[in-house]
Amino acid sequence: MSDLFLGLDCSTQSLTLLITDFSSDKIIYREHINFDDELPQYNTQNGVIVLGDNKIVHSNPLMWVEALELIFKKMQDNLIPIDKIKAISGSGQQHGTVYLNSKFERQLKELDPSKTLVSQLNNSFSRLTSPIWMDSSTAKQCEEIREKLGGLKSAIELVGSNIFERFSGPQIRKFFQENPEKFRKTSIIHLVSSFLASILLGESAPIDHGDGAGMNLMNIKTKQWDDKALQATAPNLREKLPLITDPSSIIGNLSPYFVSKYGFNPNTHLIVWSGDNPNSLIGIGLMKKGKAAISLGTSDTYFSYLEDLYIDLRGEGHVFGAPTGDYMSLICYKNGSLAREKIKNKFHLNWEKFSKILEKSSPGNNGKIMLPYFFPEIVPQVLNPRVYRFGFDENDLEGNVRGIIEAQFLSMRLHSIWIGEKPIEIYATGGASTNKGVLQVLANIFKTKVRAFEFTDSAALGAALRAAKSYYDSKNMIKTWEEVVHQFIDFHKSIVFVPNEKYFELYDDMLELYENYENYILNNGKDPEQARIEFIKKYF
Ligand code: XUL
Repeated sequence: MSDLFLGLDCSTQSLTLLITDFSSDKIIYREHINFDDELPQYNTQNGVIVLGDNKIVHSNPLMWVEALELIFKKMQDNLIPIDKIKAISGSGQQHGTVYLNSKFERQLKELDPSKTLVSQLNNSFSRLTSPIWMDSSTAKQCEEIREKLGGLKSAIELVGSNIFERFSGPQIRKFFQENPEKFRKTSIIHLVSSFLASILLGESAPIDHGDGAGMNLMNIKTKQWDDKALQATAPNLREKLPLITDPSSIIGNLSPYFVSKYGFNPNTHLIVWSGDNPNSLIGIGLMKKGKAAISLGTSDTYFSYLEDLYIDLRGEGHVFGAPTGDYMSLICYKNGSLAREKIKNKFHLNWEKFSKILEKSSPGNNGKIMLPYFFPEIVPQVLNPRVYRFGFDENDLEGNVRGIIEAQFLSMRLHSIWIGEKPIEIYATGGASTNKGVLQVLANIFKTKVRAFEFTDSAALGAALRAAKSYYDSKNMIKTWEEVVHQFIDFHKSIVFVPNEKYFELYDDMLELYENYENYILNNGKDPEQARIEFIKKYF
């Protein structure tokens, strides 16, 4: 008898489906739909539509719906035993909002399996496209909400994050201000996660504590919608929001549309969906104090499991509810792989050569310091991008290769100090996590063991594992999170990078220097040139 659990992940560029089999401890099926390639009619580039001055970034929610149907069809064509799937959960890119009118709920109840979802749902939207996490057009609304909540500190204490451009609350406020009539006609506002969960459920699905925390509307302590935050955002907002619930909730059974069309079992349980970062926490296996992960992707993220609630009063990092019922921290950088690529391409390197140069160059970069803001940065906030180099220029090959990597990890160490629980081990995932030179620098700068995994699809895997955990708990076949996760994550196959004690003091000093340079450039601080010269004298 197979025990199959299905996880979906609707990310910025693609939809992923993954099935785990708990009777053989194997992932038995994976499928991806790339939006640009397989749904070209939505005219996306990397899954998004960029409007106006590059600050407005949207996607069409019908594209996600069509991808869902396409991926189920592929699963059916591949003769997967769909009727053996016991439970489903999912993951969505965080923060993006979907605006629906009063037809939505009615349509969901009347779905006809002989027709497509898109043809039946295309009249259900009060706003045709959805602003997503890459949108940075709401600076004005952020300012207004922050002020209404009593300023930076009280806003962060209330919702667990600064009021951010990409978060849902400021996006909702902007829609209310610019399109009051369409806002009035909006019956319900979903996140990407709860929108897709609603389609599977056949009625509006709740939002979980993980994704809810990315809206600037949830009280981080009570984990409920907060009246003050709702009022600061838009009128009558509570009645337009779904319920908010625990990340382990079983929200019902799969809608008859999918049972009849694809052959699912009518008793297939649906577990509330969550955001991609909370799901990845499980898909990577971070359920213990002292475990953090760095995902080196389009944007770089640093996230960790938290046993207790910590908040960043500087307003750079976020706290979300974790699927375990605890908390997680997240710091998101825009200058990730695209910034590394700028240097790689300038010197016509491939990643192998890049890594070799990094390994050959000296830790501390002979005192050369870079502030790598190739693009506007979230942490620290930099709205007008510019790259700063101290002690070298843009033609210095080794200086630039080491400069960008040391800058990225010094910045991560510096801006994660607010998290009270220090990492004792860091898991590295994402594209650049196969680059040995990069990971050794990471271990040395953080003075921590780094473990690199061949993780792919951690958000979809996390969703499938969450589905399994809730299902077994509901049947009184209780499994711990460790039991659920360790069956599917191969710790033996990971490569470990041990920090080199020889560089501990050097990087402590360099961290201070780096912080002084950030202050010098971003906060009109004192020029740290003299300290840089002393650093060179001490180490080189
Ligand atoms: C997190 C964030 C992104 C999105 C897209 O705050 O904005 O990681 O979740 O993946």
